[in-house]
Amino acid sequence: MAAKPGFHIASAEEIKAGKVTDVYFQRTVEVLRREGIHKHVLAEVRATSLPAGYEWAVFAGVEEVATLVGGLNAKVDCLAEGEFFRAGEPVLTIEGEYTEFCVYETPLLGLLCQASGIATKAARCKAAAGDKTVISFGARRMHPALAPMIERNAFLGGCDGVAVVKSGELIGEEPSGTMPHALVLVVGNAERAFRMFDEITPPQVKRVALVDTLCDEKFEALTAARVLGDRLSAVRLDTPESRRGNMAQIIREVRWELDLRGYEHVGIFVSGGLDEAKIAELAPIADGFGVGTSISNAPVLNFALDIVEVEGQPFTKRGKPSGRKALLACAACGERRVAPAAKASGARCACGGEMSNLLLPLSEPGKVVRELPPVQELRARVLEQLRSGRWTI
Ligand code: PCP
Repeated sequence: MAAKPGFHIASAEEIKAGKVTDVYFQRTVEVLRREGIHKHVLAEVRATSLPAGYEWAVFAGVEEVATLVGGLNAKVDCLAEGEFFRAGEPVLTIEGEYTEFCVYETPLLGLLCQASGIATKAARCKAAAGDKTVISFGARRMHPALAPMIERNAFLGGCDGVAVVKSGELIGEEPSGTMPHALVLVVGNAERAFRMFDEITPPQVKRVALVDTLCDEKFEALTAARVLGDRLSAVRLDTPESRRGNMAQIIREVRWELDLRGYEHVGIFVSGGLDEAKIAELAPIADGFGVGTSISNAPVLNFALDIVEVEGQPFTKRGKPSGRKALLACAACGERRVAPAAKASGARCACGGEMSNLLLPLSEPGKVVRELPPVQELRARVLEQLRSGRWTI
């Protein structure tokens, strides 16, 4: 049978209907229902380990999880979206008659693993950049159906902007972008391309000239500065790998030549092959970064969902701590600890501070009970936690 043209993606309806599930969950429901086994269980989501070099991660994907579990006959508690956490800490619990939510384990984990992976990588890049601009440039590396999700979580994680039109619509932000090499190539000349871009592009769009297409960055940067003067906000260096010997030295040269001629106002924006390590190296001398692959293709977080209580009794598989837990955080010093939920109320920190459980209600059977803040507020929470100095890279 010939293949039917179409995008190989599941629709929102199919996801909500539980069709995006591993078949063994469907079979488990079949067995339990046929045997009349209807047990109330509590399951929890944790990441026993984080990607190499990560001390912490950012919890993301809650808005989509609320969409997924909103109508289920189950109760879900979880961290606030944008909350930082460490390996081994419970981030979400779901409870109810097991066959009511069994098939949703696959999409639930999928939503959390990828969104949290992207938000965490974005936060690491923003931590490395400090107050320098970081723009998400990576939609072209992933399936377009995912671009809004990828960029929403890149923004939540701390990126200052997103590049895709649809993503901007989703989060209520103007999409950011400079100019592609294609514009210079099709026009055939960098100077004419810069002039045309400036004459035609709406005035509120920052003028960022791409200066590595046809000749040396410093000479194209000076051309852009001469042509656009005060209207030039920055130059973008997307130097090809084969020419990217010492990027820091190239940036210093461009900076020197611009300043020598009075173009101190012109910023230097870098893109191509960047991650938190490269950004940390270049942040002292560059003004902004376009990050693609390393954020959009960020390592997912290895969340697992495990039953920890059956019919109210602690019961779980080998290798996991059983029973209902609380993730306690001290309001005074930020100290964290995982404790049996039964011992959580009135818990005090060694510093004497009051400790509260970070696992808060998201949904009750049939409805979402948490107010879901706009992503701008969640992003502000992430930046606040980065500034606290408690979460470093
Ligand atoms: C890429 C484009 C992307 C950048 C690099 C992301 O450059 O500008 O946004 O790169 P990364 O995935 O390595 O982080 P090109 O495709 O060379 O340039 P353009 O389309 O801008 O001409």
